This record gives sequence, structure tokens and C-alpha cells, in this order.
Amino acid sequence: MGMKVYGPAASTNVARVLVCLEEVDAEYELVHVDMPSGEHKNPEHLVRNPFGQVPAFQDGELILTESRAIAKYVLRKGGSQLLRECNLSESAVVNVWLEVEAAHFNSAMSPIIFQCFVVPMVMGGTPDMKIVEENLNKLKKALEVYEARLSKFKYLVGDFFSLADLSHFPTAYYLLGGPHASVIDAYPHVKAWIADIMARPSVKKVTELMKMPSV
Ligand SMILES: N[C@@H](CCC(=O)N[C@@H](CS)C(=O)NCC(=O)O)C(=O)O
Repeated sequence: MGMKVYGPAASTNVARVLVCLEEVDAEYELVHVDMPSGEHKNPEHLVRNPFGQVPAFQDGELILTESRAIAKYVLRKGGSQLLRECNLSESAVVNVWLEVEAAHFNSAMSPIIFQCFVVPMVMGGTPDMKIVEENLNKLKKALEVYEARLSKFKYLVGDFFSLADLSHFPTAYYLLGGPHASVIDAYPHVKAWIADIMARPSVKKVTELMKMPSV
């Protein structure tokens, strides 16, 4: 039995796992979970992810949740160098920036994506601009730190691409495709870095999947 990812590709946390599978050219099956109808809260899905969230991941007997943990498993299994595990300090810094991505970039982008995409397109509502503004301010604070870092190094950890960079792609994809894309114009190094990430073949492949509503 091959690896299985449960969730819609359009979910940022699912896309983070898919891009790692593509990086290592793994064979996998993407099992769609219909979130608008609440399939992620069904008992079968709760067995795989007790928080009723996506993604869930299965490799034989092993069931995993948490996209960044799954991403690491997939990259290790596929023998990828994106974790820099041959070098203790480099791998430590990969983990630092992966945490930064979750705590500063994703945590600001996630409510923005919810308000600007999910509320109008899935729930038929109107975005709460107070939430959007608060999180744009939070994002800008993070981007100042990123800009300083990326003025010194080509990528977040150093002059090599790592999971820390790749992990930003799903939320960056929605930032670029949403109404607040111009936010990054004030941060030229960040803008070039995001363009570089988006040009990666694995990322291009997953962004195509993200555009397909039933995948
Ligand atoms: N920390 C988790 C977050 C997972 C998560 O928030 N998934 C969202 C979709 S992007 C979800 O399932 N939301 C539905 C819910 O929480 O009920 C991860 O990285 O996998």
C-alpha cells in the first residue's frame, strides 16, 4: 500500500505535504475530503486526524497528522537534502525557520486566507476587514524580519534551498493570488524569494492541483 494524503489540495496544510511528495518524486494517492459538507468531522476521518482537520497521512500502518511533521517524514523517506540533516547546525536552522513560518507567516496568513477566500467563496459571506487589517499588520512585521534575513542570504537558512523556504509556498500562493498581493512590493528581497519558490517544478505541479476544486 502506497502513501495516502487525505484532504483537498487547495488546503494550505495539505499542499505543504503534497509538494514534499513531489520533491522526492514519490508515488502517492490524494484522497479528497469534502470539507464544505463536513467530511473532515466524520468518524472515519477522526480516526486519522482526531482534531477533525486536514491533512491526514497514511503510509501502511503509520498514520500522521500535522503538515510539517508529515513533510519531514516524506523528505526523510525520500532521501531529500531539503532538511540538511547531514549538517547539525544547518538542520537546526532549518527547524528554526520552519517554526518561524508556522508562528509568524502562517499565523498571519491563515486568517487572511480564511477571510479573503473561504468566507466569500465557500461560505458566501463578507470578509471581516478588521481581522484582515490586524493580520496584514502582523504579516508586515514578519516581512520586515524576512527582508533583513533575505538581504543577507539567498534563502532563509543560507545560500541553499530548504524545507523552511518550501513550507511558505502554500500561503504565499494565496497571498499572490489575493487582494493584498501588493503588500510584498515593499520587500524586494522577499518578493524575489517568493518568485524563486514559485518557479520550482514541484510547486508548479501542486499549484495546478490547488486550482482544481474537486482535488
Ligand atoms: N497544524 C495543522 C493545521 C491543520 C489545519 O488547520 N487544517 C485546516 C485546513 S487548512 C482544517 O482542517 N480546518 C478545519 C477545522 O479546523 O475544522 C497542520 O499543519 O496540519
